[in-house]
Amino acid sequence: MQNQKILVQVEDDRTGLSVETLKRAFLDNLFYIQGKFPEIATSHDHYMALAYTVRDRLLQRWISTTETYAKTNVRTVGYLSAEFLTGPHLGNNLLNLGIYDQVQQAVSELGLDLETLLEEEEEPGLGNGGLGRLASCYLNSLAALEIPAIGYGIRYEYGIFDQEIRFGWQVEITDHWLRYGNPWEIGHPEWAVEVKLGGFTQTSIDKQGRYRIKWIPDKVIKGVPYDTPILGYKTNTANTLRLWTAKAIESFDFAAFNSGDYFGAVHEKIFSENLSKVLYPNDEPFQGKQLRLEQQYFFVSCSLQDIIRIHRYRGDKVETLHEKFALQLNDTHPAIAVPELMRLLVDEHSMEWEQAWNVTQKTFAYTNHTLLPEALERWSIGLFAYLLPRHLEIIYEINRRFLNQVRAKYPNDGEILRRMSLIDESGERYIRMAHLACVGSHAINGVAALHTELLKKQILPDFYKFSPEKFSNKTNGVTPRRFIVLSNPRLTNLITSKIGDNWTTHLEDLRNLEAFIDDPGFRQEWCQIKQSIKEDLAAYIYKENGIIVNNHSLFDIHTKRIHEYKRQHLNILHIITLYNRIKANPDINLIPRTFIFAGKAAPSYYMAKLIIKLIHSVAEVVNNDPDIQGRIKIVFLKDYNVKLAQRICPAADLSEQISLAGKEASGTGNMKFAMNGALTIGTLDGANIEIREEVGVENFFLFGLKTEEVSALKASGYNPWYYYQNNSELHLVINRIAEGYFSQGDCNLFRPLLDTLLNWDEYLLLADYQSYIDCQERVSQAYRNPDYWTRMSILNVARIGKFSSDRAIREYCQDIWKVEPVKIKLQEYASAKVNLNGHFAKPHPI
Ligand code: F58
Repeated sequence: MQNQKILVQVEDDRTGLSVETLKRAFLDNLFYIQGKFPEIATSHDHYMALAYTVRDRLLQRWISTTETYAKTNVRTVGYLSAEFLTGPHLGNNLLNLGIYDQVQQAVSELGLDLETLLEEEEEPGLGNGGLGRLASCYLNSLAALEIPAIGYGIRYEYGIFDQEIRFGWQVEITDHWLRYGNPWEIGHPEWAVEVKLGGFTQTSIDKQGRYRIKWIPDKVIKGVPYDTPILGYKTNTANTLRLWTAKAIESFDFAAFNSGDYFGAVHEKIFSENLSKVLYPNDEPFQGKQLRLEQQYFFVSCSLQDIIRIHRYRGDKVETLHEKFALQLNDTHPAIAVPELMRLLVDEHSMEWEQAWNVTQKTFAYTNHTLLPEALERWSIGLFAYLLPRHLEIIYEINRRFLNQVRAKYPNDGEILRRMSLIDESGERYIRMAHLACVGSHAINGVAALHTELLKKQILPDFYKFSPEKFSNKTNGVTPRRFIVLSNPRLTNLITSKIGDNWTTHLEDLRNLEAFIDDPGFRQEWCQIKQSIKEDLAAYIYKENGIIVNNHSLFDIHTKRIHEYKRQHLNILHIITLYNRIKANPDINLIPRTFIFAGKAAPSYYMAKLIIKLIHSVAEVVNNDPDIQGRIKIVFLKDYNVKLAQRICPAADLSEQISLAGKEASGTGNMKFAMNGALTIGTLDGANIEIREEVGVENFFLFGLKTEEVSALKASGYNPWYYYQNNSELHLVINRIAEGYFSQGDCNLFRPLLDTLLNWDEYLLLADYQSYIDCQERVSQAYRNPDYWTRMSILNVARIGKFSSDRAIREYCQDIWKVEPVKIKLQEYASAKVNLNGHFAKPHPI
């Protein structure tokens, strides 16, 4: 007995997954990290303790991934994006680690509720809308597909503003998302890099007799990386999202310091930290603000320096950078990367121009996300010369060589040179960033089939003719993990109970649901789930807005950034039409509808803000009119973000995707709604076209002019007055707004909006009005037949597989990036085995 040892297997507190260990780890974190005892711990402390518990459990995967990449010297994707709209991390990490249920149990045994803790997370709003969210869906899929990838961007201290509504108007509140700390990131000040700005260039001849150019900046800023792990679903891969924060360099010898202007020097120091303070909250139209260019250059320069450092750490030479890195430019915001890489290679690594250009072109690829000409970035030469004098020289040289090639292909065609030049010389001189991105990349893509066609025909036709082989389409996709599994667990369980769970990584498997379409039990469950989710949303609406909505009404949902081209006001014209019909005939038999809007307007976009006010003003009258008897309710949910999208999308019966044809590059909300069983009412625009093709034309409510018809109508001299005068219902709708019916008699309030519609109507609302109204009538008829509607809803989900971001990422990997998956073997971490000798202070591996 005495000689017998008792071996007790104790789970490690930082990696163990049993409910008991999770509870212990949670309590320890509450104590040791938050410094709280249970009596004084807030809900937020509980969230933080849980977040750290989860983070510990993912570090092993993260570190194993980083080590594997470094040791095996893999080809890696660098996704350069000024925006990443990640959404909350906790739920996603629980799901991807496969520990959702254990954690739920552990938390509930401690007397807490996981839902409440998930709600505590303040989401990082580091993006405006679709473009930023797409970047995050793509990181999710890259990790799920085990592709080595790094996301590079900016760690804005203030993300997209929080939206409040006061008296029906949008009010912007600063989003101080880092206020209580961010448990998901690890900062690495020891890996900071320096970025120059301003100043001038100097030429000299070096010892080898070569002509050299030196950039003497007048400001140097430090970029500090903050890393967030991006876990793959059901894989060991944990990639990195590396976001840069601007810091003043510690030692500086400004003249001001010597001259005794201590205050001035410190002020200057603080000033440079402003660079990553705030995300620009504008969506489409471009604004040429100096700080924005500084942000773009800052994150691009930090990222490229980092990439070169990683490459060299792995024992590779800069000459082979393109063999190991595929860098994607997410729109033109990072397009300054083209001259920056040239500068790094030529000026800092003494490479010859031709070789550097070859590396650069083979490294970059460019995705365009817009069809609006006013959204294309153009920076004034003056600003460029002032901030980035060396880059301006490099751009001139790129342009000179490029135009020589154009001239060789099209001799004696001055016009084409003028059109294709990187410099717009039609008035004040500007740099055309889209042209720079095209010339500096080996691949160019649009984000939906129609968009890519229009890109080739309208936006960049000369570039398409010049190098057609560079162009391809990559239709957007969204991650089903966040937008179905996480946000719609009830639907997920039903689907999985029928077809197994392979669909979560192979979304095309949803097709197997079609086999159950004639099963009445299945259809009934489908309906009940939608109904219960609608009830949850109704409860949220009541809590947030104090509005009681009819759970059994048709939930007609329109959520996205507010923009005239997206035509939220066309939806309002429809609502007022229905309202007028009830007023004229109170006994009319109408399908009850709840119209739900959400979305932010750019703070300086007056017309978009007026649309928000119009929605509220119409809601005020319609929601409170006793004649309506609750048949119409209008709700505007404030502060649309990823969290709210996850709440709203599963509850939709009808998804409004009603942009003017030829204006929405793709849209991704359209995919998120359809994946959750909503039917779409939409135009032939962006990815709507492909969604309709996939789900079947009979399961999609189509209306409106086609792109060619839009062009033809505009060319023939569009006259909105004609529609106003010849359509009695439209006439009444407009008159009611104009007469102040919805604005307590104030006839001026909405005049700017109506004047625009009646005199100009760039987005053809009046031309599409009747077609939209008729289509809405077809929607109502279909909704009268629940069985028919449910079949269509099921078919939308069953046939939505194409719109997984996994499919999109596979296409990027095969056609553009040429990267392969890398399996990660988990390396065990046992502190007892670690020997630090000789391992300090090596440069970082990633
Ligand atoms: C969006 N663009 C497109 N831009 O409008 C949408 O059709 C598409 O689905 C999506 O990209 C993804 O491809 C978009 O969201 C922005 O938010 C920019 C942010 C920076 C300033 C300029 C607009």
